[in-house]
Formats: sequence, structure tokens, C-alpha cells
Amino acid sequence: MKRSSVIAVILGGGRGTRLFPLTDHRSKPAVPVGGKYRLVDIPISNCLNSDIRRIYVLTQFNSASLNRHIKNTYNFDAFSSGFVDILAAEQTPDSTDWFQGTADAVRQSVHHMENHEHDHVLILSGDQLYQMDYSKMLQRHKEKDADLTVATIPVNASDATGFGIMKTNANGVIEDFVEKPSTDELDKWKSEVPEPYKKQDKDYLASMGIYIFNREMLKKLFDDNPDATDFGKELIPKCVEGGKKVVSYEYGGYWTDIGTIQSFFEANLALADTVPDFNLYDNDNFIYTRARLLPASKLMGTTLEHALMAEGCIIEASRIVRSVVGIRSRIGKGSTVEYSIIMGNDYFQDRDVIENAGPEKPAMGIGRRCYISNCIIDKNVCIGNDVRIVGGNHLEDGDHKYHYVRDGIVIVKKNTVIPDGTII
Ligand code: ADQ
Ligand code: ADP
Repeated sequence: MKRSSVIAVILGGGRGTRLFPLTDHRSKPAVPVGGKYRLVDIPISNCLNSDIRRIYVLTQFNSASLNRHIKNTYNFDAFSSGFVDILAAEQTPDSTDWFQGTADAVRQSVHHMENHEHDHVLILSGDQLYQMDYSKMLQRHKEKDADLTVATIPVNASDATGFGIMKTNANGVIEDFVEKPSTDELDKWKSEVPEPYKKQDKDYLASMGIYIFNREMLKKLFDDNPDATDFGKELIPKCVEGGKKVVSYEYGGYWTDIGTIQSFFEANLALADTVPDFNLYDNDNFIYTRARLLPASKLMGTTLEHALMAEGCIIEASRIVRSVVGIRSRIGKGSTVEYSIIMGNDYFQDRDVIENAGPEKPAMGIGRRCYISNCIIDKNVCIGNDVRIVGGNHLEDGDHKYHYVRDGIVIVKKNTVIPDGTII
């Protein structure tokens, strides 16, 4: 069968509370990642690299930045049947509610898919960092004559409670599935896993939240379970218990959830490692994003110890250590940035605005003699001179005048102005 039998649906996020305040004014798929990309670029690029070109992005909150990004990035020519369409939760005569959960979001979107020929629906999460060839998963789905295929990965006991966990038979057919089991019931969910995973105590087979459904089967599942709102909690267990052929597709590569501030932070910083698990420098697995035509970054006297630096930056900092520095960033003389994500700026400020900046109204970027550590600085933030922002485990979670703290990480929201000399 052709690969074009597939329509992909990217679950772009519910209320987005776990990534707050990065999702305060934008929807989760539009959150910047890796200095120049957006979260949604990851699953879309995986689709394009797998030759899947018909893609819906489901979101509860249709932000201007998501629209702009999709419109300016994913344009297919007239000879291709490709599209990337955003479906925002909408009210119709039949549904006055917003999407309630993952299954509900897909249910409310199926009528859009009906206009396109397809045999399979590939459902993806919008907040994971990985590179995967879905055509191999589809091939397995067909070989096994499955109704539903779930991509899986072995995890350890402490992670297992956050995932859908399953048991399979010798043929890879899933016989039992539980969504986010409690610690005391974990023991009975152990599986036989390949040796390298066993050595790392990864004895639990977790769902990656990536599903291939046969079209008719998905439709019937929705018809038969009109009140079910979630895949992991309701529909997947229903398929398993109801005797459907649900198959596990064991994925062997790097995969990580980036749906929380901490996991988002760690996965971004890991991109600055010497040999990161997630490879941005791969001809066969290109990560697509908006082509911005920015000038090269300019660096003046900075010691860089593991920095991922995007285009258009003007950097005079003393030192940058294990950090991601996003598009159009400016960092002043004598400043140090370590273990941080600096998302960059949406535009270049005019020279006269920069020259007229003062202690209370600094220019966009990071000023002189600043010390920034364990932070996420969102776009268009104006940080004055001699500012110290130090995150770490000594800080408690909380919301403050200039910043938020989540898991010891200090987050400065988009457009925040922090005057000269501020200590956080
Ligand atoms: P979770 O990630 O906890 O577990 P969920 O919160 O439902 O499940 O989110 C899945 C994806 O859908 C996320 O990308 C989320 O942002 C998005 N999403 C949630 N509600 C949405 C809505 N109403 N509209 C659009 N998008 C929405 C799931 C599975 C587990 C599996 C893990 C793997 O339930 O079984 O182990 O994913 O990460
Ligand atoms: P990118 O994809 O490059 O990050 P966005 O799609 O987020 O860019 O768009 C950048 C935003 O900045 C847009 O809303 C644009 O209108 C805005 N912008 C551009 N130039 C200026 C400016 N001089 N002042 C204020 N906003 C600007």
C-alpha cells in the first residue's frame, strides 16, 4: 500500500499549563525550541521525512505565532496534495465544548479528514523530541494486520508511573494496558526487554503516545464510545480489552517528552552536548522550520563552552556555557550565561532605540556585566546592566514580579523588562 494512505494528526496541546509561562500568550506547538525551531516542527519534520504530507495540528488555542509559523513554513506546491492545517477547538451546532481530551480532540476533527482519501490515521504528540521514520511503523502495522499499532519504548520504574504501560505476547500483540499505573502496582507490569534496556532497569514497556489506527476502526471506536475523551485512559484499554489486534512497535532510538518545564529545559541544553542524542546535523532527518534570511551571528571576545547559537545574534558576552542562544539574541560585554535557554528576539531593535535605552528601560536582550544561570529567558525580554538571575534547587516554585520558578528553573516571560541592577 502507498504511504500516502496516511493522514497525520498532531495533538498540539490541551490547556498547556505544564509549560506555563512559555504558553501564556502562544499555543504549545509554537513554543520555541533549539534556538530557531518551534515544538511543532519536530513531529511535522518527522512526517515529511517519512513521506507523510497531509498533516493536521490540533490545538485548543490558536495563537498568532502558530498561524504565522505554519503559514510561512509549510507551503506545498500545486502538484503535491500536501498540507499542514491547524484545527483549533471550535464550536459547531453539535459541539459547544472545547476539546476535552486527546480522543475528543481527534473525534471533533475527523469530519475534516473525511474529504481526503486515507486508510490510516497516525496520531502524534506535539511535545516530544525524537526522530522516527513512521513508514517503518506503518509497514509493521500492515505486516501484522493490526487494527491499532502503538509505538513503545522501555522505561524504568520511576518513569513508568507517568506513561501508559503494557504487556505483550511473543508476537508483539498487546494483551494488557494500564494508563499511568501507581507505584504499588508496578511489579506486575514488568516485561521481558532486550538486554541493553534490562541493564538500565528499563523493564517497563511504555506507550510513546504515537498511534496508527485503521480508519474504519477509529471511526467505529468513536461511534461505540461516544463519551470517551482520552486515548490513554479510555480508548486504548478498550481496544485491548475488546479483543482488537493492538500491536506494539518497539522503537529503538532517542525519545524524550518535552511537555514539562524541566524536561523541556534539559532536552534543549542537551542539544549543546558534543554528540547529542538528538541529531540536528542529519541529511536524512532534516528538521524543517521557517527560513528567515537572517545574517550570520557576530561574536566578539566570547568564550563559548558548548553553545548552540542561532542566526542573527550580536554577542559580546564574556562566557557562554552549555546554553542555547536563539535567533537575534543580543548579549552585552562582560556578561556570563550558563545552563540557560535564551530564546532570542522577534525583530532587531532600531539603533536609536538601543542608544536611548536607560536603567529602567533597557534595550532588548541581555545587558552588560550580567550573570544568568539556570534560566529560560523567553523572547523580546529586556534585561538591563548588572542583573543577576540565578536559578537552582535553592529556589521554591512560585510566581514573582519579573520571573517564575518551576523545578528550580527561573523563567522570564516574553516581553518582560528587568531594570539595571536587579538581583533574582
Ligand atoms: P500524556 O502525555 O500524559 O500521556 P496527554 O496529556 O493526554 O497524555 O497528552 C498527549 C498529547 O496530546 C500531548 O502532546 C498534549 O499536549 C496533547 N493534548 C492533550 N489534550 C489535548 C487536546 N484537548 N487537544 C489537543 N491536544 C491535546 C500520553 C498517553 C500515554 C503515553 C504518553 C507518552 O496517554 O499512554 O505513555 O502520552 O508521552
Ligand atoms: P519568527 O518566526 O522569526 O520568530 P514571528 O512569526 O514570531 O517571527 O514574528 C515576529 C513578530 O515580531 C511578528 O509578530 C512581527 O510582526 C513582529 N515584529 C517584527 N518587527 C517588529 C518591530 N519592529 N516591532 C515590533 N514587532 C515587530
